[in-house]
Amino acid sequence: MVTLSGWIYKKREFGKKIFVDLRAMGNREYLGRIIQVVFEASRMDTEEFKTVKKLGQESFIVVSGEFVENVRAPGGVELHVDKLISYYLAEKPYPLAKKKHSPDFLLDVRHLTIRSPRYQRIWLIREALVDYLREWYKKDGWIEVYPPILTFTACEGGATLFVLDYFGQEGYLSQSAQLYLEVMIYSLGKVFSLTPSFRAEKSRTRRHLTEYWHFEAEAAMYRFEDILKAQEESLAYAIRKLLENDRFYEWIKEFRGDMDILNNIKAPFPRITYDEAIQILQTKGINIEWGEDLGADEERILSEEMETPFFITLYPTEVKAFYVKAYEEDEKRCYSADMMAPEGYGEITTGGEREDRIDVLIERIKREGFDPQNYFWYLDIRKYGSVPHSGFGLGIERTLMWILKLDHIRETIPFPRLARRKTLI
Ligand code: NSS
Repeated sequence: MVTLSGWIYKKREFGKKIFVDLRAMGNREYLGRIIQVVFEASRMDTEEFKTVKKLGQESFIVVSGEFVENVRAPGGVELHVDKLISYYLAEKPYPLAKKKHSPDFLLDVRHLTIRSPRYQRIWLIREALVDYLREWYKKDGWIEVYPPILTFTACEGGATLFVLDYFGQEGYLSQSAQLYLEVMIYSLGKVFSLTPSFRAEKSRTRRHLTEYWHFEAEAAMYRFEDILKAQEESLAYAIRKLLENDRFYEWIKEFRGDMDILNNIKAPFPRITYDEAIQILQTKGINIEWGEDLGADEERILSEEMETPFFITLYPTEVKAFYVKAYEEDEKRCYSADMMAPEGYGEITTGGEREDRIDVLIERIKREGFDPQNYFWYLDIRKYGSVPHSGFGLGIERTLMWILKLDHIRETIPFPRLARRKTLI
């Protein structure tokens, strides 16, 4: 005899027999799937059977019975119930009972949408992706640290800053932990963190959130090449680990269809320079000049036909943030690279080597419209034991969006913050 509990996802009645698709809980293995539960009048107490008839979608039940093999049931087994032990009634009608809903309505009731097996799977794969990334860094000797979210200096420019009132002083929600990680390497050598990052992005695209989860790493004595290597190896590792899990493999296959690209992922990833990227785009008839940043469209075109993630290296210094290290042979270019996901997805990481000349940093901070005084601590670390160092940031949602081949980033996070919505949930 087994006891099983969970929420009713679907119910079908055939006179003396009731079939329930249960979103069972209490065991990790139950999540992301449904278990067919069969109530038969002849097996049960009459009152209990009547009660089951009343229960609608999202009512919770605790039942006991026996698992019986049935090839037609999802997972090949179903529970034949002997007893309804207890229940919690859900109000009717359930707002999501209908089959078709607009994306906006689904966001209005996001607190309910997130329960479905489809979302359960996304949350579980997301959890595992983060676990495996973390695992790679820990095995490789990096230390996890906890940088602040309330900050007083911009990292990625003024245009996307969320400004807040910090007891009468101007503060910001963190755009990136990078500047703090650069400080922490002088304590621990190789560090990483997973934090929310905030961007007051006006761009209403399929790949921009205003709050996203940022996996960032920074290491002393790492040069440009070294940090590219850490990025490709850690991502390839995390994806391989995901695919080693049979359940995740099946789910990912259901989401994305073709598995070849993920199956074949292998470091090192191919690289093209920014100059080459511009040439490719120009040959394809795209109107872009050297010096312009690559936008979503350009990245889509470049990555559409790729069958592996790849790097675009040596961007123009002008399009990157103040901290990038200029390329010695030509200061107009810098040691900054973006990792592109294939299949049209585009940028999922940005990283590179950091500038260590204080005077250059001060000039660049001024050019971004900020007061170098506020960066006193950041500039200070260039004075005391400064060493070459590099780092990067990976957007968890962007990466997951590509792995699952989703068509909108909102699907990767339970409560998406999107520029176009005044979010109330
Ligand atoms: O702005 S980044 O390109 N780079 C940084 O913030 C560096 N300071 C990171 C570092 O070197 N420590 O953002 C890094 C990644 C980017 O490649 C995306 O994957 C993701 O963060 N990102 C976003 N994801 C979702 N929504 C938005 N708006 C977003 N912006 C960046």
